[in-house]
Parts: sequence; C-alpha cells; structure tokens
Amino acid sequence: MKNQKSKIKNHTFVRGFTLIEVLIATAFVGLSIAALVAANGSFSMANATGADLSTAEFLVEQIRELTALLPLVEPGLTTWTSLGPGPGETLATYDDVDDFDGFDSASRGGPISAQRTTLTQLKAFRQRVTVQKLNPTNFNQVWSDSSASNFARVTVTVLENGRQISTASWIRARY
Ligand SMILES: [Ca+2]
Ligand SMILES: [Ca+2]
Repeated sequence: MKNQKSKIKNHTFVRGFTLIEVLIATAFVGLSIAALVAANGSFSMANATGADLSTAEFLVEQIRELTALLPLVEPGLTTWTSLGPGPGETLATYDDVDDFDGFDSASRGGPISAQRTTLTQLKAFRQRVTVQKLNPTNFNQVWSDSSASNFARVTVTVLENGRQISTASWIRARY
C-alpha cells in the first residue's frame, strides 16, 4: 500500500509542466525582455539629452569667456544711449560687450568659440546674445537702451536645430 502511494506521488512529481505554465513562463520572459529594452531605450535618450546639454553649456561658456575681458561699453564713450555694434564693427572687431547685443551665430554657419572662430562641426547649434540695460536699483527690471543705467544683463541662448537647449545670463556693470 505504502509502495503504491509513493508510486502515485512520484508519478505526480515527474509529470512536467502544463501548457498553461509554459505559456505563463514564456510571457514573463517576454515581459522582462521588453522591460529591459524599454529601460535601455530611455537610458540612451537621457544620455543623448545630456550630451546636447553639455554642448549647449560649452557654447554658452564660449561667449562668457569671449566677453569676460571686454569692457561693457565702447571704450571712451561719454553717454551710453545705444546698444549693439558701432559703425563698421564686425565680430572680428567687437571691442565691448554691448556690441554683442543681437548677435546670432546663424549668420556665420555655426556657433563661435571664445577665439571668435566658427565651430562648423557644431553647426546644428546656434548662439543668440542679447544685452539689456537694467534698473540700477532693481535688476529684475529692464530699462530702455537710451536710459541712464550703468548695468546690463547679458543673455546667451543656445538652440539645437531650432530648439532651445540652454540659456544663461549674467549682469555686467560699466566702471
Ligand atoms: Ca564696439
Ligand atoms: Ca558698442
């Protein structure tokens, strides 16, 4: 009797997997693979975005470096009532920060480096610069170009294929 019972037990034990069990296991493996592929995809996307951001920040830094040593306003100017390049000035001869007001690297076939050379290998990117006068007692207020203020905000915006990636601004004083 005992022998018979253990035989039945053994028989149950070795019967193998049912079709339903196999199907469920297959579905689980499939789901795991799908999750893995999806996770990998989003990681690649995050990575790509990170790379674009790094490039954009690098391009903001180029403008910051280029303008850091320049005076804010045309050297020798007495009354500062307009922003932008002086007569006949080109990027090569910009000698003050406000010359960069309205600068757009799109006209140069690529963004520019701190040495004013065009980085053609990064031509998908574009730098835009604005210089705005600020209320000397409240830097949150923009004043008109003709107003009497010795403070200005420089804003650099970097776009990639027309999409804004990064923007940074800082304040400069005329002294
Ligand atoms: Ca100038
Ligand atoms: Ca100027």
